[in-house]
Amino acid sequence: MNKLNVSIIGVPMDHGQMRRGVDMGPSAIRYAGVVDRIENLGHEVKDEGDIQIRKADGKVDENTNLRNMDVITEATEALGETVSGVAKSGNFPLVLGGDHSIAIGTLAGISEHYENLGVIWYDAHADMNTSETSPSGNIHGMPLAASFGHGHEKLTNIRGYSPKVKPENIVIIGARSVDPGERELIKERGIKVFSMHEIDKLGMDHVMQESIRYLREERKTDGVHLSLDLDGIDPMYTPGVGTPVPGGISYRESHLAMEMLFDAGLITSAEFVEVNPILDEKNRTADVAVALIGSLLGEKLV
Ligand code: EXY
Ligand code: MN
Ligand code: MN
Ligand code: MN
Repeated sequence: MNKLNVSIIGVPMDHGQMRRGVDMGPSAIRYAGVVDRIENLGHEVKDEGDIQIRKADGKVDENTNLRNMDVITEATEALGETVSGVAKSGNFPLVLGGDHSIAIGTLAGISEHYENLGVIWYDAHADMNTSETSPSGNIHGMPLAASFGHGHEKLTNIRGYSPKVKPENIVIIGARSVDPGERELIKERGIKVFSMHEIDKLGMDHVMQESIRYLREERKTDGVHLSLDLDGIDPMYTPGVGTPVPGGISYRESHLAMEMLFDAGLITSAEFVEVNPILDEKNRTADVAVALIGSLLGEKLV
């Protein structure tokens, strides 16, 4: 197995949505033993610490319909710079959230190192709203759209370039709560989606084989970022998330997905987001995050 140098970056961000506590996600995941788990697989781990996040007033700007826009653009700029430095050094960036708005910064830092980046978005939601379509003004519902260049310029242009990823290089897995504007955008931009319907019907083995084939052979990506929102998994396994949606991906299906990604050697960076220890039961959601990180980085049952 290839030994990786994994750089952990914590992002204690909770301004992309309205429930406090998700800023403690990075601590909860560290407490659940992420460093040991990765080191036990023979990889090197460097904990780069946390990105500084300012306080925010929680208001939706009446001109932009974006909540906490300035604080989030500032934080995602800072995250992008750190992630870019990690990627440049050849280390594997592993970002721990924090709410999903941080993906705007992660992708800003990653994509400049790839010509044709692919993204796997493992989530109950499509995260493809804009200031026009968002029902909430919450930026954690917008990072995927922003990353393919759709939405408010302040969000699409982090690190001074756009887009970070082509829509046709995106695969969404686990979707089951999609807003009307997002549904239109999925069709219009030709984004590949394996919703819960396809996972139920085809099985996770097929879904992952097809996702890997699509990104590698059809799209010819030169790197693939995994953005894993813990709410993609069924809330019976991951209760500590701010926007739980029933009928999700199972614990074992999620492990299978991570194991198949490891075996394919496809993933070049990852983030695990939306762990909210205040809403959790005995840190179960952080434990699942750590277990999935283990499978993604090569842990085997036997
Ligand atoms: N679609 C809803 C919104 O835009 O407000 C809910 C978004 C939840 C996003 C979570 C993190 O994946
Ligand atoms: Mn999300
Ligand atoms: Mn690029
Ligand atoms: Mn979600």
